[in-house]
Amino acid sequence: MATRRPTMLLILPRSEINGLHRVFGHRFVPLALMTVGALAEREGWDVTIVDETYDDLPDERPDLVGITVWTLFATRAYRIADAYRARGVPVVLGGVHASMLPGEALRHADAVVVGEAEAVLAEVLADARAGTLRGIYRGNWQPMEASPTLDDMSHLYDRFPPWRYWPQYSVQTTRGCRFNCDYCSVIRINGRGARHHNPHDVIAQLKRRTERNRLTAGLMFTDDDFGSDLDYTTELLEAMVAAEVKVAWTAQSSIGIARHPELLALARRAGCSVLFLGLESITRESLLEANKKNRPSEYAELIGRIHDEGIAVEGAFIFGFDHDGPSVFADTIDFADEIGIDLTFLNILTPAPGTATFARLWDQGRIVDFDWSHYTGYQAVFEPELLTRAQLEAGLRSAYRDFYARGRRTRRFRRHLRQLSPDMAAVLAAINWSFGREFHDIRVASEPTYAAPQVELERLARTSRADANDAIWLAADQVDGGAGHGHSTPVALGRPRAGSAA
Ligand code: B12
Ligand code: SF4
Repeated sequence: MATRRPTMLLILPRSEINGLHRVFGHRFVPLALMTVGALAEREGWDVTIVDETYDDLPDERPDLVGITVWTLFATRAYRIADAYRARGVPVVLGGVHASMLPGEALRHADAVVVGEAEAVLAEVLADARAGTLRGIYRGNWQPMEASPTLDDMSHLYDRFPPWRYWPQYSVQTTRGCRFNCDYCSVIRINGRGARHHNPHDVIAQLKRRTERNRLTAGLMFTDDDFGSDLDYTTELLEAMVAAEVKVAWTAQSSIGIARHPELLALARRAGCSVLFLGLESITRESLLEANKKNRPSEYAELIGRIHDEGIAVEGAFIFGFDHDGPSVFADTIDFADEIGIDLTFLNILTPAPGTATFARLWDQGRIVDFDWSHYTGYQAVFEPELLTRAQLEAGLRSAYRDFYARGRRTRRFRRHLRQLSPDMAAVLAAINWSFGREFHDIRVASEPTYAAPQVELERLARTSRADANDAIWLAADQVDGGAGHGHSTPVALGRPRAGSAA
């Protein structure tokens, strides 16, 4: 008699706010769960992936539930976890928030994967089958070869309706980042440095998938800094051009990529349509405060070079640095429009758990809200220096309305018609409209629904003060005294780059 394959339900909890994930061009298939799902399939499990933004949780009772936990939907993740455990279904939590606060996560789960799933998921699943799940599992950083590839995940992508998501799929060629921005979680969860997939394998798989599915409209490289390792990026893009992969793609990068005109030209030939740049502030003092090396005086010229290649720019800015006064909102929007930013994504500085910004503001006694569902990037959870919290929140709203006001959008569209292809101008107009609609009224849940336990916050403060490469391991040690499962030697991460322009 054939034995039944065990079943795992993987959940991306819904965030109970509107925001970036609902803007046209920013609706991604959940890559973390595709990755965990492909790893579970290797171990003989059947997986179902639910993106709760769109779909309800199924009635069937799985053998195991896995939930990805980011800070802004941690409280929702915990509610779901508690409900499944009440039905006798074991739960494993993972992802950036669970990695920074494993003690808090473990109050709602049978197991928590700190770090990346690749190193430890097989052990977690074996323990789940044996009914012996034991707390913290350390998912030390592995070479990228350990991660499922696009080929491994292709059938999982096919289960998501393509009309719902754009970009239609995401590819992560690289994990980690060489920079060390104070507010960023990425270097804490993936480490400082860079690990790459073999560029020729990535492109061969991309070619197969684009040809099989005729998906030519949307690919996102989710790497956190597409331009951080110029040799790697060049090799990847040359392979893409040589293979004639027909797909329009976007990527996130530090603005430093624009110092390399030949790389920009190559990116364009390979199909790059939009670069998402973390510009963060128009004031050098604010950038230095966040350990960010950008120089606003260069923005106009560097963005001009990107435009010269026919590539559009989505520029992200943060409000609430200690040097930001009441004029920062209007000044930033005027500046962004003047230098020709095509799309903007605006945020309030948020002390993400485990980051240096969290440590600094905690040590200064300035964090006033520990309800994680308010860590949306649209709410002020700390006391700013030159503004009130109310001014900061109102300023974000006015800045969004200003940048996406009809008059500015029309002028931008006319410029796009002159600078870019009509197709590209139409796509940018649609994204501008979608941003304007989504952020015209930012809906956030401001009532308190949760307060993180004090003991976990004190552990978190220690985690946040640690160097980027040590943070999550210290987080795990504080919960289990170093007795957790998993490999003990993280992979070499390469040399962090000091002092260069991010
Ligand atoms: C692509 C992306 C998006 C996409 C959507 C992605 C999606 N639906 O999956 C978009 C553009 C919509 C987006 C939006 C936002 N994002 Co975002 N995003 C990313 C990005 C760049 C990549 C995510 C990804 O796919 N990673 C690849 C996977 C494979 O890595 P992973 O998630 O770490 O998963 C591994 C482990 O964590 C672990 N794991 C993860 N989940 C689970 C679950 C189980 C059961 C197990 C066992 C293991 C496990 O194993 C995985 C494999 O190793 C990350 C940065 C990053 N490098 O992760 C930021 C990041 C996740 N985003 C972040 C933020 C803040 C946001 C926004 C709040 C921004 C805003 N103000 O609007 C919104 C929130 C949207 C929402 N409401 O859902 C922060 C989260 C910080 C935090 N502490 O929570 C990050 C880390 C960026 C940063 N600079 O700090 N984002
Ligand atoms: S450049 Fe800064 S914000 Fe971007 S991923 Fe690297 S450390 Fe994080």
